[in-house]
Amino acid sequence: MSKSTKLKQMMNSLEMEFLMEAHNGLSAKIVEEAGFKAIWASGLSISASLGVRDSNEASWTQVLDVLEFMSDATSIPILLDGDTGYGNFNNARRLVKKLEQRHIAGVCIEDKLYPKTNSFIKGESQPLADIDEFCGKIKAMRDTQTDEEFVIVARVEAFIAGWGLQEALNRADAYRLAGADAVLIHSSKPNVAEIESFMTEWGNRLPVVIVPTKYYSTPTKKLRELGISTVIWANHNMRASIDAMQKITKRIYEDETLLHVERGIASVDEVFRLQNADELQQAEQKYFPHAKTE
Ligand code: SPV
Ligand code: MG
Repeated sequence: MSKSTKLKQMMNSLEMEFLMEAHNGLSAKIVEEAGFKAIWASGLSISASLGVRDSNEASWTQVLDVLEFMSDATSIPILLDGDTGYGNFNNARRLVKKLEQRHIAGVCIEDKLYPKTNSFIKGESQPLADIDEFCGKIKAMRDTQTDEEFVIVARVEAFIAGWGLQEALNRADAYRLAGADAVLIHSSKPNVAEIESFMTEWGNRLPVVIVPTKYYSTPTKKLRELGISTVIWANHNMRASIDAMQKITKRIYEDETLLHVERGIASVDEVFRLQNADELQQAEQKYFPHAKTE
C-alpha cells in the first residue's frame, strides 16, 4: 500500500489517529520507531531547526530538501505542513508535483497570505486568503496530482484570525466542495470550545484534523467524543530537543568536562543504530572487496 493510501485511510477511518511532528531525518525516524503511523512535517519545527522564523524564510525547495531526508529515513506517510502553498495556485500545484516525486503522502495548506506568519504570533491581525482564490488553489492541486490518493488537507484559520464560527464553517465547506480530503480547524484558545462549536455544526461532512498545542489539557477522550479524525502533536520533538540541547550545552560549558553528561545522553552506538550503520558494513563486505582486507 502506498504512503498516500495509508494516510488517506487513516484520515477516513473511524478511529481517531495521531500524527507526530518531525523536522529532519533523525526525528522522523524516531517518530516511526515510537509506533506512530504518520508524521507531521511541521513548518514551525523545520524552520526553527534551520535557525529561521516560521515566515517562509526557508525557501520551499529548502523545505523539500529536508523532506527528502525525512522520507528516505522512514517508511510511514508524511503530511507536509505546506503553509500557504508558497505562493499562488501555480506555486501550490508545482509543490504537489515535487512532493509526489519524493513520495510525500500529502500536504496541508492554510488560508492565509504568502509569506505567512505562525498562527500563534498575533493571529488576530493576520489577513485571510480570499475564499475563491483559496478554492482555486485546492482545485489546481487536485488537477495536478498524478497519485489519486495524494492527500490535500485544507486548513481553516478563521478562528485564529478572530472571524468566528460562521466564517470557519463557510470556509471549510467551500474547501470541501473544491476537493479537499479533510479540513484542519486551528484554534489558539486554551480550551477546546471553538473546536467543539465547529464539530457540532460540521457533522461528518469531511474528516477534521486538529492541532491541540494551546488546548493541550483537553483530555484525548474528549477529542474522540467530538468526532475528531486526526490529532497532530505539532512541535514537541523540536521543543524537546531545544530543552535538551540548552541543558547539555550549558552543563558542558560550565563544567569544562564531559564527566557529568555522558550517562544522560544517547550513546554513540545508538547514533550508529539510528543511522543503520550495520547495513553499510554488510554492504561493504558484499560490494567492496577491499573492506575485507583493509
Ligand atoms: C506547524 O507545526 O508549523 C503548524 C502548527 O502549522 S502551528 O504552529 O500550531 O501553527
Ligand atoms: Mg505551520
